[in-house]
Amino acid sequence: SIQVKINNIDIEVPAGTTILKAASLAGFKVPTLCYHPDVQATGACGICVVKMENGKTVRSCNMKAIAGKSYTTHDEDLLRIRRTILSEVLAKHPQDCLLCRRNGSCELQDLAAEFNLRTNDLPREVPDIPVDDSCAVVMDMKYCIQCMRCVSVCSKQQNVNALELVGKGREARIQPVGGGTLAESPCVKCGQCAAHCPVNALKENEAFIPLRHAIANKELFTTVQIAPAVRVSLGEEFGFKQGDNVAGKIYAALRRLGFNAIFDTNFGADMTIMEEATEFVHRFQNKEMLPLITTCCPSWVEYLERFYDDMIPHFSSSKSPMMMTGVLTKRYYAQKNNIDPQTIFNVAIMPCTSKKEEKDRKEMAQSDGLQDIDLVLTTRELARMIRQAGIDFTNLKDEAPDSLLGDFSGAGLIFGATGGVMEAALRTAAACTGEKLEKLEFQAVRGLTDIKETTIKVAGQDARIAVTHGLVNVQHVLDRVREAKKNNEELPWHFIEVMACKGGCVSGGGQTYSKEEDTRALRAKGLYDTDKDMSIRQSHENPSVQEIYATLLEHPGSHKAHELLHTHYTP
Ligand code: HC0
Ligand code: SF4
Repeated sequence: SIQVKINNIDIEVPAGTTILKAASLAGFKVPTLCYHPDVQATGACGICVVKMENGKTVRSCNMKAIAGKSYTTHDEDLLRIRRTILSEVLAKHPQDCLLCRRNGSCELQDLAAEFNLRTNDLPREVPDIPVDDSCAVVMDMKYCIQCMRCVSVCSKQQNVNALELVGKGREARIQPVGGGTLAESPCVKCGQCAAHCPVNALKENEAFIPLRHAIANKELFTTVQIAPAVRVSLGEEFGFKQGDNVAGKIYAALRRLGFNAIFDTNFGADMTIMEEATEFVHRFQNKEMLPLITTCCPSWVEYLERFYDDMIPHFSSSKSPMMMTGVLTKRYYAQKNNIDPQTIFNVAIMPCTSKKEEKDRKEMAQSDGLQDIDLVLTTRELARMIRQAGIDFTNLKDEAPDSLLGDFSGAGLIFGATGGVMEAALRTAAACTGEKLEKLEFQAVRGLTDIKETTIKVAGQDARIAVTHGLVNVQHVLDRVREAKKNNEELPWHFIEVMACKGGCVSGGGQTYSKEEDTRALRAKGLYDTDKDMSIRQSHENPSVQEIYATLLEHPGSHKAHELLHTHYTP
């Protein structure tokens, strides 16, 4: 470690620490705009300048602190420089803050307030760029401040490269690669660009106004499910700590919003495990089309279709938990409760933008035209809706979801973190072939390592498992599989879980904005901690799952189960 001085405070920091981080450790928050802990600091905006002893200024986000040196983070000169930079950005930015969706969560607005910027003499020149709402992620680039976070995350974390910076100087702007719409680009709608956008330039295609109308329509019976990861993020919008599981309050809030029945995607996750674990055991024992690859993440599905289409036959045919909960709402719950499925308006609250597209995929279409999921809201949209309805979320008493589609095991709950789908599947796959599990926890597939591996006994044989997240890591996994297949060698893995977003759904593109470094770990911990305390922690032990098989589906993998719960992906 090294010794540095920040505003005359002595502090010891690990060698290699940036000045920005050193300042934070010393108790000073240097303002930033383009910086985000998830992306490599470019120093593009210059707001984070600090002064060295000799009076020279440097950008603190990408400069390492030097041993024995002293830095000033706040004085009149620095304030003046920062205000000038900010004034230039604001001169090119729309000033409709009151009407802006990011009002209250905009990093630019926060800085203007922090610097007490009240007037701006610079000439206004807001670029005239039309809105692109061609897909689930909307681009409104007149708001763009060219921080480059979106371009960086799309390329370095997601390896999609759907966005590019074109033009120079005042002509510079970010656009979908090639200049068409985002829908025409290779974009997989993961929403990571939106989750990292500091302003109103990239965002989800908002859907809560049609939802309000549906709830107000008395002819409709409105049903809703919440995804695993939503419950450990929504609370942050209302002052709860990162990772606090606020599921009970969410159920209560959804009831107050006027939904007629409240379900949980975790239930569908248990159903997915029943089908997917059965599918895996079958393929593993028959050495058929291995490795099996999970398909519950629609951005991942789209990515593989686009970049590895030779692997499509390896896809699991089991639908995602959202779609399984959706289909069982209209084909099971409706029947059981004498409701005409045509009058059900079925909503899903997801941490994700691409779930807005999954519901409309041709693979999810029913032969009679009935749509299983009618509308998807992100976590952020739900927060807005709760505020708008005047619901005092913080003080709500916990409530329970409705049965049966609201009943779940701990295995269904942990889906929201990377490795969760695999751990849940292993808890059931092993049990289904009579293997005794000494422990339900599979630590090897938990956590934020890029590629996680483990081996487990299935029907007496070793099954090799891989889990990866953040699309940039996929190539290392799939290239090894391709290589082994080409050379007729033993496969490196038999079962692979992929989630498009780093950390899994807990940091999906529709989650609460965060610039904290440990957000992913804290939200995942929220899920694992709840699982640990649950009495039922394996999908096949969920009594509601058992009842649905007993009364409707017979057994996992049955003809009826295939009709409702499986699909087929084609190149
Ligand atoms: Fe996920 Fe899911 S775990 S994709 O991240 O599998 O979005 O939370 O709802 O469907 O359960 C998202 C989260 C889900 C689904 C589940 C899966
Ligand atoms: Fe890239 Fe994902 Fe944004 Fe599409 S949604 S532009 S793939 S980061």
